[in-house]
Amino acid sequence: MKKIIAHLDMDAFFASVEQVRKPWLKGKPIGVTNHPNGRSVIATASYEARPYGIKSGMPVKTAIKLLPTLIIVKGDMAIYEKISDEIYEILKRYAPAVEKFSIDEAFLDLTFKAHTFEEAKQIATNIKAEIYAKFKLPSTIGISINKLLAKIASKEGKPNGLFVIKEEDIDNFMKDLPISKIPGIGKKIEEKIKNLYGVEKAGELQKVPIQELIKTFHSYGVFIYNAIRGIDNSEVIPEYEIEKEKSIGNSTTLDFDTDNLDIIKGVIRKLSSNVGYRLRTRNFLAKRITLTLRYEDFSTFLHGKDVSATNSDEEIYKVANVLFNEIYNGERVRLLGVTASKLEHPKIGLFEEGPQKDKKLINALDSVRKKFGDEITNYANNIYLDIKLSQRRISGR
Ligand code: TTP
Ligand code: MG
Repeated sequence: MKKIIAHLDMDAFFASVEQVRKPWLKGKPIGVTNHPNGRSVIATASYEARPYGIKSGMPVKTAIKLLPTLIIVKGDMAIYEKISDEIYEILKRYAPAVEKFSIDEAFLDLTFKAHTFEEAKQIATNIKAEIYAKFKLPSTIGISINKLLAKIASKEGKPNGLFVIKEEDIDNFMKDLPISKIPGIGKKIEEKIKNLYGVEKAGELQKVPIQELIKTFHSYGVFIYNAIRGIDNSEVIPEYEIEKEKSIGNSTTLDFDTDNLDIIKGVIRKLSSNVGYRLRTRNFLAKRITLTLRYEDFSTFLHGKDVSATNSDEEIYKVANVLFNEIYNGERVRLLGVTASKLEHPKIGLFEEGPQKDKKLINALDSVRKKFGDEITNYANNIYLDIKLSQRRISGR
């Protein structure tokens, strides 16, 4: 069954909130930051400031050089979070499955609420109106048949818009879409693609065969191959699914009991990647990692440690490895497990230390993992990966 998915994204969220709280800022170019003294960076800029090239992540100093009249406003994360939660409560009345994706974004699965895109548009109009009535905040909603396209649509509709990409329009729409407008593909990849293939638009890149993309980008090539065609099979994951998970764990009984440290560490690495992946797809950070270790005589030990919030495969592996080293007695191991607990949703952006350094890469790998299964994201071994992918291609999966 074809889905109808909506993506809501608040317009210049932090800046719009400040313009409502301080009406004298309305219509003015403002930049919201965590430090008002010019040392910090812009978290977001109001739409009045954007024509001057001012954007998220830019040092305040640079922004002021571009526009000396820019008003710098100190942000208040607690207020944005509260409004974000309240918006989420509103959205839940409109759709059975709502996924809060970031502080100002959510996906809604409208499949069982709207039979047509026209009905979906009406629902989206009502949502926008209700949010505006309550908070005086502008928002944009994108509607399409999957999350990727809905997100592309909301970007296209900004600001204060409503944009639909119908199934029959996908090819036409993707044809001229700059590659960097696809979520998960940034400017750097766009640049690389331009250098390699001389193309800038998704439609043009569609002519490049998947083998070629895999050769250049490995697992990420598969993500690109799908994304430029508007293909995305991911689900809208509602809160009650997420809340069920007080912890995210993964364990495995080894094929044979072993004291071979290479094998053991390899398994811990794989378990850690799997836990990291599940944290990221559910938009969680974990503040505790626990290792489970069962010996051949079935004696079982759990050993855990609090960590600073993470969803990184590498971090989880490092901790799990330390935990293992701390308790391992040299006997043969039968089962290993890695569990992440003390879960929390990440707070976005520049107000916090970002836990994901290679977010784009991780996102890309995750998409591939979702599609093809876990084993191929064994990124230490790209040859294995390529072989696996071509096997699956040949077998038509
Ligand atoms: P975005 O939705 O990316 O941006 P935005 O809402 O300000 O503007 P747009 O109309 O283009 O959607 O991010 C939401 C909020 O998250 C943003 O208002 C400020 C914060 N943020 C950061 O703190 N750091 C960042 O790097 C980004 C991109 C956003
Ligand atoms: Mg936004």
